Amino acid sequence: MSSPLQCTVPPIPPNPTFILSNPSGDLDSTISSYSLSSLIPNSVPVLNYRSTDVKLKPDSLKALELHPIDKHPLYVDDFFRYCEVESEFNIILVDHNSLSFTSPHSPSLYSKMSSRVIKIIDHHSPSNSHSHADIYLEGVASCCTLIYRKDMENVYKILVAITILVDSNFLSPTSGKTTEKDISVITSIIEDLGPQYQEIIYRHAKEVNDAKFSTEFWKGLTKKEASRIDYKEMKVEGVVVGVASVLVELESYKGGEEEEVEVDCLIIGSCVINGEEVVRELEVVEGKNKEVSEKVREWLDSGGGLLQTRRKEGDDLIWRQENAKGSRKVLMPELEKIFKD
Ligand SMILES: [Mn+2]
Repeated sequence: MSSPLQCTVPPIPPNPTFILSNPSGDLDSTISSYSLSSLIPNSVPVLNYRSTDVKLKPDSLKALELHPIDKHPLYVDDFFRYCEVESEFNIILVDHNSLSFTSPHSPSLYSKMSSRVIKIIDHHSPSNSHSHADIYLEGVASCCTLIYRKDMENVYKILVAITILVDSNFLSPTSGKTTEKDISVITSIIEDLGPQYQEIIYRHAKEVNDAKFSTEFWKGLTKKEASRIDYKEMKVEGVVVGVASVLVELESYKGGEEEEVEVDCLIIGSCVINGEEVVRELEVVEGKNKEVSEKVREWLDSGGGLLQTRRKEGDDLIWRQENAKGSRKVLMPELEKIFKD
C-alpha cells in the first residue's frame, strides 16, 4: 500500500511555510506536522529524518495506512537542499521548540533556517530559543491537542484523536500526562464525528500503539536499524558508549551482515515479555575502541552492578540480567561509574 510517508520530493509552492517535526520523528510529531499543514495554505510538512528511515516508524505507518491522507512530506535532506538554495520560506516548529536535526548540515545553513522560524507549537519545556517567533507552549499529553481545530478535515481529526490517545495512554488519569485539554479535544472530535467513531478511534489507536511492539516489525530490521529506534549515548571522559533498546530477542539478529559501529562501543539491551516474565538481555558490540568493549564485557562478567548480569548459557556474546527492572535508566549511570573510576 502506498503511504504518504513513502513519497519522494513533493511539489513545493512558492514562498512555502514548512511545518517541521522533531528529530525523533515520532507519531505525535508526524501527525502534528501533517495536520497543521492541512490548515495552512502553501505549507509543506517536513519529516525531520531521512526517507530511508521510514521503515523505523511503525506507528506512524500504521496510522496512515488506516487513515490515508493526500499530503506528501519533504524529508530532512531534501529540506536542507531547498533551504540552501532558496531564501523565501518560513518555518513552523511542531512538537519541539528549538530547531534541531540529527542529519548533518552547515552552521550557516542552521542560522539561515533559524532566522526563518516564525512560530512554535509545542508541549515540552521551553528552551528559550527563537525569541523572535510566535511561541505557543502548553504542557498537554500530545502536541496534537494544541494543533486541533474544529474546522479540520475529518481524516485529520481522526489522526489527531488517535495520537492523543496513544500519547496519553488512552487518557489514563494515572499516566501523569493526561490533561483536561486532551480529554476535551477527544470529546469534541467524537461529538463531531458521531458516537460510532468512539469505538473505531479507540480500536485504531490500540493498533497504532501495538505496531511498535510487533515482533514481525522488529524481526524485519537489521541489527543496526533496530539499534537506531530507541538509542541514547553515554559520554564520559572522552568515551562514547551507545545504548540501544530493542523489543525482540537478541538471538533474532544473529547471522546478519557485519555492520560498522560509529561509537566506541554499542550495547544493545533487549526487553521481551513472556507472559508474566520480563526477560532482559544485553549484547556488547565492538565499536571504534576495542578496550572500551573489553571493559564493558569484564564489568558484565563481574555482575554488572545493579543489573546483576551473568553470561547466557551457551552464548558467548549475550548476558542475561537477573534484575528484570534494570532498564536503561539503571544501566546508564552504572556504566558511567565504570568509566569515571
Ligand atoms: Mn510530542
